[in-house]
Amino acid sequence: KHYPAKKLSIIAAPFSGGQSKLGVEKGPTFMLKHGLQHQLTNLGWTTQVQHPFSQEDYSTRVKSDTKDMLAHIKRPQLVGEAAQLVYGAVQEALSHNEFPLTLGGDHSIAMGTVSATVEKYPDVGVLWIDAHADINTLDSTDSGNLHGCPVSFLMGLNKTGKLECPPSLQWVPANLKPEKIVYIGLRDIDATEKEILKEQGINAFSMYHVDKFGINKVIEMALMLLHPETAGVGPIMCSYDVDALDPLFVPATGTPVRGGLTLREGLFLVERLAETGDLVGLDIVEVNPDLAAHDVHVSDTIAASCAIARCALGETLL
Ligand code: B3U
Ligand code: MN
Ligand code: MN
Repeated sequence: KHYPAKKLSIIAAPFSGGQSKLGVEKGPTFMLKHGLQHQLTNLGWTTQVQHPFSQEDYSTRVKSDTKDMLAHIKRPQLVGEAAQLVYGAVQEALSHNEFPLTLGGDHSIAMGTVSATVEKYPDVGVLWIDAHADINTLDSTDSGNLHGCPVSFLMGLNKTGKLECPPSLQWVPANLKPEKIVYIGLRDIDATEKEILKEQGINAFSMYHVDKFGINKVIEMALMLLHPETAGVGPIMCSYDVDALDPLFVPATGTPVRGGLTLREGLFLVERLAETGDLVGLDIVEVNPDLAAHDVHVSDTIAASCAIARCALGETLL
């Protein structure tokens, strides 16, 4: 319904500064080398690849810039800059009525993808598929890794804390309302994050709920919660951290947590979104080919990540 012209903008976001393991910046290259663009063309999409970082070498800067700290927060300058470039790329795609498919990189780039999508579709519902809640604030994060914090920035939770929001992240429009995000797949949440989720009244389906209700029911409930006035119908954006899937299927990722979604559950989820015709944007993040113990780990992870994109864009619809 939203993309009758089936135009796709694949946005390569090779960025690793939101966490501490190098290699996650290789995600886009590996997915594209696997043939993702061609696969999506075969589904009837007109595709082009955007490189918002073409003027910047973030992998070198991530390694060399050791002074980029705010208290224990790591690389706020780099994360802010990179996410802002991604924000611009998604705005650009949406302004041309192209579907933005953003390939990470770590999950900090979703500060850009989600805020640009909410700007274009103010009533969009965000499905955050992840083992983690990524809602730590500058004050609550233990690790100081900003890929554990994008949701707090999207919701404006760092405007009132003890640590002041660094200038590099002040562009984030903070336009995401707590009732417009639902999580699926959670199983590794910090105690401070649980408090924030409760305080904000955010709806979350953990792996417990997936086991209890089944993935189909969980998605139906999530869609209803995101669009209560229209019986679950309305624009949806999906920010998909591949660590939501069990490490059996996606071993090459920075913070694997056992007991995750099966490959079929994870694909069904996006197939169901494709079926609604209301999916308006997708991120696939946290693919880290360097963290594989052997080649099969790499090919399993890349194959699963590309399958997420294809299923979300209609491959298995008849
Ligand atoms: N909540 C922890 C761990 C974490 C969050 N996201 C990932 N790991 N991938 C943190 O660092 O904020
Ligand atoms: Mn995660
Ligand atoms: Mn994440």
